[in-house]
Amino acid sequence: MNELAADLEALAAFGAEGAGVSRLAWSPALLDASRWLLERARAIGLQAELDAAGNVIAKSPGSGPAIVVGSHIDTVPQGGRYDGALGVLCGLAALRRLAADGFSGSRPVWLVAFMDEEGARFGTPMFGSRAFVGEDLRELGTRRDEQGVALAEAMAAAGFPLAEVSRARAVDQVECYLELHIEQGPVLEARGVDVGIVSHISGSIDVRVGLVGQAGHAGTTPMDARHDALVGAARLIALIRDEAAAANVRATVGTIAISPGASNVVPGAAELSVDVRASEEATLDRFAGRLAELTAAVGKQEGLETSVSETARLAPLTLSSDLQQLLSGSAQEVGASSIAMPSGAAHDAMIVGRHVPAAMLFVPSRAGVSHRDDEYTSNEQCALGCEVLTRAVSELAGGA
Ligand code: HGY
Ligand code: MN
Ligand code: MN
Repeated sequence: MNELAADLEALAAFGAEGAGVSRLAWSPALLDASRWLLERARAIGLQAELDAAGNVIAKSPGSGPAIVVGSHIDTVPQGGRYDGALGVLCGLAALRRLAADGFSGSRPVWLVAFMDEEGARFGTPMFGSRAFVGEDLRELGTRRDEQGVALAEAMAAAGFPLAEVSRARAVDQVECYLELHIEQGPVLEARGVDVGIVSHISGSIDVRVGLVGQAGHAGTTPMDARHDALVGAARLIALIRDEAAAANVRATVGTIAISPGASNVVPGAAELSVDVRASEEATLDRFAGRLAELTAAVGKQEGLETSVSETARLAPLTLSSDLQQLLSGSAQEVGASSIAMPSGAAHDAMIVGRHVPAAMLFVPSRAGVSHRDDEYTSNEQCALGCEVLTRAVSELAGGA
């Protein structure tokens, strides 16, 4: 087993759940994994610390603005071993190669594992990269997880006061950003191509829809006298699916909270999460408008109070053409076939890439599967992608 494969295996032990992993933001599993990563980075001579946002930052020596390579090691619940983790560990492998050459390049290279890329616990995607670029995140402190714990409380318990998160801003010291990631879709495998060079990343909005009716006795409330919030939710979910298909967007209701939540009580209230993706921001805005209309219509039909609020927005991003060219040249040099392709999934590169040139490299995902415990990319595919990344990092650092 090569060192990258061994690192992937070791990292997958943190938060292991069956074949997959659960490492949610600020959880003990994620913090233990972050400390393990710090040790791996220090072992090759990097200066490695957690910043004020809980990002792992490991720096090689050198002067001038940094070449940053990274991704994330948090996961969705019961997620796979490769989403995010592979990019971080390939960054580590690239730095290991530079270390073996005595960091002969003149530029510093930083490895970063961003905190809470997924946003799965508090609805706060890209928390770490947003802090890294200096966004004001303090108003997110009141967001609560399913257990009712507030983000600020979870951070404080881990030793990271939210009031100090602005200290994580470091983008001013950065020259550019590279991120390797699994494709999470079927294109590379279907076309038999080794790596994808990402041209554009789709944007997303997260919307909370609230439906409030009236709870009641399941045995005595007549069927024609109900204001059942879950029936409204069911109607709305089907409408969202149909509308998304017609509007060329991807829309997903991923969570529903019902109250009171008992088998013998008519549901009085329901809250749904709606994740909407599209390559153009105007399409997202149009869909948000339609979602508000559909919600109001269902509310009227079922006799429910409704509310619709946007809780997160990630703007689409076109990646640096210079860096795309660099990656394409690196692929050629190591004998990897490549194509340009868009990303339907969101990445930290969308945040960092608004401030400095950024690029992304995809490796194939078996059957296009991701956000699932059977996510898989072979060791050979990982190693080849890693070679391309290493070559590009080394060139940018001045050591190639
Ligand atoms: O949800 C996403 O697109 C990413 O996997 N965080
Ligand atoms: Mn993901
Ligand atoms: Mn990811």
